[in-house]
Amino acid sequence: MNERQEPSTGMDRRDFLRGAALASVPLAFSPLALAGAAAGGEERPPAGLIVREKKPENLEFPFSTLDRFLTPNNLFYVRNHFPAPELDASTWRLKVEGAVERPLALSYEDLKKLPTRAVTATLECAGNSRALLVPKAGGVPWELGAVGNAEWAGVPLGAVLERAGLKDAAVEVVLEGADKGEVSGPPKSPGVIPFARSLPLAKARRPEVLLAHKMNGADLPASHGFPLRAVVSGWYGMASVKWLTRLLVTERPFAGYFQTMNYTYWERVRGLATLAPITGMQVKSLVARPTAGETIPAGKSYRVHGAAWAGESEVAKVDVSTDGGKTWEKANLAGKSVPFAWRLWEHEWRPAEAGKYTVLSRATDSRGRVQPLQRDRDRLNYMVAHVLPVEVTVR
Ligand SMILES: Nc1nc2c(c(=O)[nH]1)N[C@H]1C(S)=C(S)[C@@H](COP(=O)(O)O)O[C@H]1N2
Ligand SMILES: [Mo]
Repeated sequence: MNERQEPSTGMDRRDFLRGAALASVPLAFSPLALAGAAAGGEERPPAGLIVREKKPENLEFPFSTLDRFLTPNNLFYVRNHFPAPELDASTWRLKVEGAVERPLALSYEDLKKLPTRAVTATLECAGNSRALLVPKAGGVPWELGAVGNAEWAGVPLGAVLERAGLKDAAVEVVLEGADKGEVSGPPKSPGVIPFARSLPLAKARRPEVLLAHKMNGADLPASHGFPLRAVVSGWYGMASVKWLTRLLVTERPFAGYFQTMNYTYWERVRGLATLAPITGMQVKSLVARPTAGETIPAGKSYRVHGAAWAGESEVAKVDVSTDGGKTWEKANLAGKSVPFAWRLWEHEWRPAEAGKYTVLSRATDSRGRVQPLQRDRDRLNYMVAHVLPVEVTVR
């Protein structure tokens, strides 16, 4: 069903290209890159990414520069809980054990020989956009750019599980990374723990769930999980475990730190709030331009644009308002819908009069989920998917 092509826009090509040119020219010399290089004089942060945390490295894509469907590897956000491990592909092994008939230890070469599948998927950190929450939420203060879209290629997780042979009692598979450390909390981790998350087998066996060794055609970069990572298409980023070393098939649901103490939300079940691990992505759109506080010339055409995604569903439409939500117009969607990938959108705006304006975008998916206008507190400091207003000045 996929998905190698970069959808071409069926809309005003010139506008898209003009946007691309504007966005890409200043990038190499952006104030952010310069400020980063000047700071302290130690290691330079990767040019073009915004440093949200130095140790461990947490880097954000400058979302206002969004100008293409596939996010280049060097601009893809990085979310690390622990120092990134450096793994040697020649000695590295992926162990498959637990409730399986045939435990495995696969080498990098073994994995690369297995049938490969490519999926273009958007990864968004469950904490993306939390810096915009009022009151302030804890965690890495991501603005808009803890999100990216890449073509991932590798072996479907289901194929590896099938090779190992699942026992009847199997219910989940825990994906374990090579990175470890102590979470200072609160709450504290039980000493040193690896980054690990489980998947129910129903999701683990789906064809869009990959053990990926390629990202946009290149070997997986070190910061994105070399030599092998999971890509759980449709789910928030925390499920896509990097630097995989072990798949542990379990006979009961795993209750590890990163799905109980962290990355959870309050689910309402018949009037009771019950803590549940975060899974699939909400429907969400973000405005790349204008940015908050931008000044826009009156009486001229302005290209409002951004991206929208809907996890395991598909974006059906994006509406744009330039008057704080009083009136809405349908945005143009670029190309065609690619399952699990974001959809770029744009809308032409001609503000006639000077003044303050509030720009909004609101996505609807094919299941009828609509991006909410208000924050849902049950989501704690995660899943920030409500409509985020962008205040601008027209002059
Ligand atoms: N081993 C490991 N895997 C991990 C993480 C991590 O810290 N360690 N972070 C997770 C989170 S929270 C996110 S959002 C994604 C980010 O993937 P990226 O850094 O390639 O963008 O990786 C996930 N996989
Ligand atoms: Mo994340």
